[in-house]
Amino acid sequence: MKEYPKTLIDRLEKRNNSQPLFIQAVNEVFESLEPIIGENPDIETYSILERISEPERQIMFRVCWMDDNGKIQVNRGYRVGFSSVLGPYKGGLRFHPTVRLDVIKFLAFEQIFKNSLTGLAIGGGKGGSDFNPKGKSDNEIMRFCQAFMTELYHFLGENTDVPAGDIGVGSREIGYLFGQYKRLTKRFEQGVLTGKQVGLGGSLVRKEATGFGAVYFAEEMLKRKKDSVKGKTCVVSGSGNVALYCARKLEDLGATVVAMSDSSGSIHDPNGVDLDLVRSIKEVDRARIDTYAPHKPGSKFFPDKKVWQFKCDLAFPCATQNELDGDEVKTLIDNGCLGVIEGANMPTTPEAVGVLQEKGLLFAPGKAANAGGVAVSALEMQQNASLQSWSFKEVDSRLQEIMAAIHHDCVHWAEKYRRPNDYVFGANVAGFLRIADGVKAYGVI
Ligand code: NDP
Ligand code: 2IT
Repeated sequence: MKEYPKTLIDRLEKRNNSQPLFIQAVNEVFESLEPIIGENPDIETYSILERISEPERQIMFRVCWMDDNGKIQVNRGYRVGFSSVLGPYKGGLRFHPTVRLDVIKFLAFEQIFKNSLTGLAIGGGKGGSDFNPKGKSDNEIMRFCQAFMTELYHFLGENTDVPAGDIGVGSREIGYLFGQYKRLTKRFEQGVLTGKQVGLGGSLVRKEATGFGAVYFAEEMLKRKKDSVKGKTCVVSGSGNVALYCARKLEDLGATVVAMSDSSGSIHDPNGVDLDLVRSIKEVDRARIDTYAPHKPGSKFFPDKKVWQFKCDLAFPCATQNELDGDEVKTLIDNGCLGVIEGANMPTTPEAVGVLQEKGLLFAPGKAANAGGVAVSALEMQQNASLQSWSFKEVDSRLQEIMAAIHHDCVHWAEKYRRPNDYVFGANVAGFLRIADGVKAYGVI
């Protein structure tokens, strides 16, 4: 690595020494930027890398709430506003027991570049809590969301910071959060949260957007190779929001999804996973995926196993960070896999990305491939601001255009620097340049 980014990474490591995920995310971006740093001395002169790798603000707060047994529970809440160069902080909230500042910072950092790639006026942020929604009653979820928003609402606003969902946060949680925001502020400020249910100002297609968008991106990549998703055998990790609608779009386009998973293990269904059944188990009953196999002859549940062991043409990691490692990628390649498209944020380890690139497989990084979710969130903000609600077809066609434009930008920069198949490079450079221009334009702020 060049001296300037390397010195910076060393400094970041010292100042954030218990944040390996954040350092992993920054490293990947800085590595990609090397060729353009040499050609653009302004990047160093204006301390652009220093400024984009230090969050503008980081809020941490205590969340006290009472469980159904009358016991007081204490969790920690976070909201990192990483960059408002391109617009209000925008990014989801994650409720999961593994959440810590490191997780939120890496996600917020990734979000800056992803949001820039959409071409829309949204900055980068992320938040969440170490609250574990599993096994909680609906009333407990509501009380937690109300307590969380009671601490966070001071910092939000449709022009300041606009949260949405992520792991453990869907339209139910957004409804409770929005309700509490409205109660506290006495304002019906619709654009302060996205991912709302449709009747409360939510956008059609927001629920499907991340998964659909990842498949639209995959289709663009394959089109470039004179190929398509149609007829492909696919594995999708996870069975939450992103995984479910990724699988749904794959099926719509004529692919077969043979395996899905959750944190308890994987199901393999060689004739094609029954997505209505998965949806009813995971989205409606909030149960475990092992209950799938007894309903579906010919399918099998593999406890504690990941989907990467199954033969496929395309793999879509849609669960969580670092869920696909170097050995697992080698297994995918040995089984004839053609490409990996990231629906989740940073699901592929750096070692695994190296293997994929060395072997010449297609690889779509999450900040490009999963940008459809936040893009439709921005469309939801547009609809709220103009008191409109667009049809499913309208939003879906805008989503397709946005994903095609992101793909185009990635390819443009990758080809310009003679790395025609390097989507990591293309995505990082395309996302960065727009932000760098903004940082410079504002002066020293
Ligand atoms: P959900 O909560 O709806 O689903 C998460 C899925 O991943 C579940 O199947 C869950 O299994 C599994 N999972 C979560 N954490 C772990 C873990 N530590 N180990 C193994 N499995 C795990 O979340 P989403 O679908 O919304 O998010 C999935 C990924 O996509 C995340 O990386 C998120 O950041 C990213 N993303 C989400 C967007 C959105 O709009 N929602 C937009 C862009 C990216 P179980 O049910 O057992 O917990
Ligand atoms: O990682 C992501 O892009 C999200 N969780 C969605 C963010 C949003 O604001 O819709």
